[in-house]
Amino acid sequence: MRRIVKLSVRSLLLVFLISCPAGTELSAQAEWTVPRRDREILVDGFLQEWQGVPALELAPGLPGISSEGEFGEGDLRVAIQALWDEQYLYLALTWRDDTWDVEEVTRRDAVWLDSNRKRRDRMLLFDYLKFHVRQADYDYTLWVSPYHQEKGPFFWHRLLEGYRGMERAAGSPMITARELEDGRVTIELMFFWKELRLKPKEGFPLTLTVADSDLPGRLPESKLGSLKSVSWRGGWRFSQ
Ligand SMILES: [Ca+2]
Ligand SMILES: [Ca+2]
Repeated sequence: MRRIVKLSVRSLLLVFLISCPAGTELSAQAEWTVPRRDREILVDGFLQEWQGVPALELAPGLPGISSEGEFGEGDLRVAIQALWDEQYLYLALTWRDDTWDVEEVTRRDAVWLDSNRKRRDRMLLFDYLKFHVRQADYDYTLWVSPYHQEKGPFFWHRLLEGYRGMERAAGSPMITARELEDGRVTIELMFFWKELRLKPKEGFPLTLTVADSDLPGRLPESKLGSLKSVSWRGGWRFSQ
């Protein structure tokens, strides 16, 4: 049975709906309306309670998804689901990658200077997801890695606020990950709105980027020619 995802669509907005084999409706649109939580969410990395929640799918070549670099068949596919309530924002990730390259990059080491002295995000040299909210006087970034062979999920985050972009202390989201027998990685995250200093009623612009490296253990320089990533950029709204 096809479930129609209810979207608050602005004029001239293109909406794409695709069905995945499991029957969950997946969508990639420039505006994403997050449903209010109607079930218990246990942040344990198992996603059975997320069944039926619409998901945004990030993979090269999908409508509404931009990509950089040369992707091969079956390289990367990440489905992201979200729910909210008055206190928390919940995310569920189902991450498929044919070659995991999971390393911890601490915030201190997050910037890497290449041989031309160009500043680069070191996380882009590995498998990493970036969750980024940026609007006037507000900038929140979270980088989170998958979990593979008991490594990960690694993450760091940063909240900048105000005209000068002063850093604010913010409590970390709760993050739990699992590696499934079929090779997929599932991750659940729970953010406290109060720590994010965001109000769900207002909605906000969001960018999601997933970097894919298939060269575990290699030096950064040797990875530069094969960097690849997919991104989605749009507005997040929260159904009342
Ligand atoms: Ca769960
Ligand atoms: Ca990879």
